[in-house]
Amino acid sequence: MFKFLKSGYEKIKTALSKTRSLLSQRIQALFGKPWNDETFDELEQILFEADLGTKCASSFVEHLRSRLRTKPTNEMEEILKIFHDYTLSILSKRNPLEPKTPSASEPYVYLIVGVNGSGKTTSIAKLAKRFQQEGKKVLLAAGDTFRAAAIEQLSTWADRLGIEIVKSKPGSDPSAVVFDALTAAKARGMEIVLIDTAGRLQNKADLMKELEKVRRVCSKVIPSAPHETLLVLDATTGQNAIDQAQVFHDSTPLNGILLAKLDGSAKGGIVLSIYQQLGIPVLWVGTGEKADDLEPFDPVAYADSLFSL
Ligand SMILES: Nc1nc2c(ncn2[C@@H]2O[C@H](COP(=O)(O)OP(=O)(O)O)[C@@H](O)[C@H]2O)c(=O)[nH]1
Ligand SMILES: [Mg+2]
Repeated sequence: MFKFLKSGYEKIKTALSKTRSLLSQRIQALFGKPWNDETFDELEQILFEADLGTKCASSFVEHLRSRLRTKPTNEMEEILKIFHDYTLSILSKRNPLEPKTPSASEPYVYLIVGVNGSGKTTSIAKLAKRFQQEGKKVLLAAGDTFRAAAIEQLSTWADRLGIEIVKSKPGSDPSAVVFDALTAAKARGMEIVLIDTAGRLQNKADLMKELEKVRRVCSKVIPSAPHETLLVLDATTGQNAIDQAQVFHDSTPLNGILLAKLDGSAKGGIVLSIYQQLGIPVLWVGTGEKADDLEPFDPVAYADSLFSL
């Protein structure tokens, strides 16, 4: 167990290494200078570039200013500790929408949403593998019927992982696939269903209508479903991810965020921005393209990665 936890911690740290080197090198360069308006401005700019967002970056600087007023220091370690603790305090302020509980013997249904290319299908495969390793019976629903490639991609993962999938022809009604998948899951005694969806944000109204219909069909088959709706965001898109999240958040109840592609990003500060601007918890992070590259989000690993010597 300990080994497993440690490897998750290390994977999050490795995924954040680009963000960390950007932050720590540039923050280090500020030392030796006196703390004045100019250095505080520079610091705010550095945090902003790591994608903490304007509001969050300035709240970090404000916090540091007030701490230095009461207890002046120019020790790098102490300053990083102040940021580290402030990070944890932001990450503890979450306003989660608790998942619903299925009644006994009914499968637990995840609805996975997000724009095209954010990492939905890959993340579904990763979640499926994890649940499968926990000994659960998992079924995938190929609800992105818009693109033939999306159905094939999920099928390939299902074959590779030896996991059941319910799919239909490209262009078919996603709600029909979801209806069939949930019905099959109930009949076959499945414990987890993961629903893939299309994500054409250029047509916002249609997308939200489609998601609404999928939700309705879920609850027709299993009244408490979907139990959990996860929004997949691409960490490399930075502040744009916040705008996307807002669009989904406004029309679909979201239980949490799965932040994919943290490994490719120097913008890992986006996590803080998500908490401060949206209050939606980040529950999972993607740390690579392989099926094992998914970790439950760990605030301590995150704070250690960004702000420690
Ligand atoms: N490096 C990296 N790539 C990822 C991650 N998650 C997904 N991808 C890649 O992002 C691309 C789009 O993913 P996909 O699952 O097809 O996105 P979808 O359109 O939302 O279903 C693919 O090339 C994936 O391999 C991740 O955590 N890290
Ligand atoms: Mg997809």
